[in-house]
Amino acid sequence: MSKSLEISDRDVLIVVDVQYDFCPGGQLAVPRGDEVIAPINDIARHFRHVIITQDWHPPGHLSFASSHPGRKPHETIDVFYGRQILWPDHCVQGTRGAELREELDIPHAELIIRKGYHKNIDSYSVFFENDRRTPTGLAGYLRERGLQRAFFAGLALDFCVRYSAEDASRIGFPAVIIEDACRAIDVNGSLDETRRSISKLGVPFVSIAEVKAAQAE
Ligand code: VGL
Ligand code: ZN
Repeated sequence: MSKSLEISDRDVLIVVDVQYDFCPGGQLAVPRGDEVIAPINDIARHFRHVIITQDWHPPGHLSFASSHPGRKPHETIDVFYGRQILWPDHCVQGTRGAELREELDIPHAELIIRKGYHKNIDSYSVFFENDRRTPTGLAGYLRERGLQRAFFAGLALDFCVRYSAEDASRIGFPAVIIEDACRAIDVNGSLDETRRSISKLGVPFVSIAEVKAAQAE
């Protein structure tokens, strides 16, 4: 029983990128990515406020290896905002792969926010694009609606969940990661790096069971 995990009306669950392309069979499949769907549907019922994010790239996006002749997915290049890992083409606007998994069953979700739609900037975080400067508008939305603490679940733990939780925490929204409602890509040590970086910021990793146990009967 952890009183601090008790969910209030000022808490929001942010469901990150549960899309076909991030699940087995998709273009950038996260191993066992589809396993997050049932637990997310379950945990979402405990939250009055839920926001869903959607990776949403134009064709020819800068993060696609195919946009850089001779480059392959998982290689890193230098771009104007620093290092960028290259990915297979994924979550292209309007394609089946970019759709949210239809098994997601969260009818009370209040907002679906898209990111990564600027052709020349990638966006892992749902608060700022990878230049760390271009906002998505989510911080303003949360503030205006009085939402203060963000619980994160979804894909991928070592990219969009990680950067979203880190930005949330840095800009004044306490963040909590529901670890067993996430799955990781784990490329070039990214999962270890995520654990190091997240614990340095003091963002807690919790389990679905802990969150459920903390709710008042
Ligand atoms: C993601 C890599 C590229 C994610 C999105 O949702 O974690 N990862 N685009
Ligand atoms: Zn992407």
